[in-house]
Amino acid sequence: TTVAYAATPVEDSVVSKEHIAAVAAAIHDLLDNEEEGDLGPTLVRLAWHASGTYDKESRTGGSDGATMRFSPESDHGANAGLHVARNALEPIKKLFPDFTYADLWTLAGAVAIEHMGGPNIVWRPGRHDAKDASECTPDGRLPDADKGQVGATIRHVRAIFNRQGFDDREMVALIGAHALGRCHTDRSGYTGPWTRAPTTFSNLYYKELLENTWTLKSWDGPDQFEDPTGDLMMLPSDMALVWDRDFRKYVVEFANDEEAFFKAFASAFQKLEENGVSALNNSAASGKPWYQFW
Ligand code: CCH
Repeated sequence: TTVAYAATPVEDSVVSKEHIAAVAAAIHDLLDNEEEGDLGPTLVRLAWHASGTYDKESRTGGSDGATMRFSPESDHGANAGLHVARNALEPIKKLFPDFTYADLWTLAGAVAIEHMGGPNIVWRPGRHDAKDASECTPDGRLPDADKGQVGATIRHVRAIFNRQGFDDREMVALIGAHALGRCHTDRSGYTGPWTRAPTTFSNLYYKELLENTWTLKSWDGPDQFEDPTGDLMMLPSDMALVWDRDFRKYVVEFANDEEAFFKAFASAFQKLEENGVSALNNSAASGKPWYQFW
């Protein structure tokens, strides 16, 4: 069941500009000091999965509430492995107990993107934390990587992002985050990175999609595509972006124009993180943006 929640105003004194700056700096430090170098992409995926449950019709889901802390949402297949990102942020939550999980996870996504060389994402505080699992969204709101057939996979990707209020160009921009990180067999069942620079935010994902040669990988795992070296991968849902003529034109645009990609991504990611958030605190965000604080 999903329950719509009432807007709760946030005191400016609780989430001041200085407060946001301190939390953002702590996230930055966490990423600087992390050994493996792969926490950044996983933080971006946490912010996306916390937010991408939004349904514009019922106005349920979205980042408000941070309901992925609770079962059953934490156990949804799409969220496998995201405990790594949630646990990594726990020490920061302990340092700043007044900062909600919902604000922390979304700010972490924005800071991680900036940390990896991506655009500055406008981020505003004001999200509340749900008290229990009653606000959890039903399973199936996040995209599956494969619907078994080309047309069905294309329709699925479009439907999932339309439900959140995104158009074709916005969804192609958002999925460009697959320049980052990789698939883990113990999380999604898929394996490998999309690009050779998985900790740098760039438009390489689109270039790989267009310029590399993609064939079905023969292995025991789920259907995925590989390049001739076998090092890089694409999900069937990634291939949908070149299979579909309307998606493909934005893949071409972003492969040729990284600045246009950064701009489109920044505005779509802000929208993603703010979908369904009813009490955004504009006053705390006015003045200098958070990313100019340190
Ligand atoms: Fe994604 N993504 N994603 N994705 N994703 C996976 C990993 C990342 C889909 C499926 C997968 C977006 C859209 C989609 C990231 C950001 C975004 C994985 C592997 C699968 C499967 C998970 C694993 O095994 O660890 C599908 C399907 C769609 C849409 O159709 C969007 C939108 C974003 C962000 C804006 C990032 C980053 C990763 C890497 C995570 C990591 O831990 O390295």
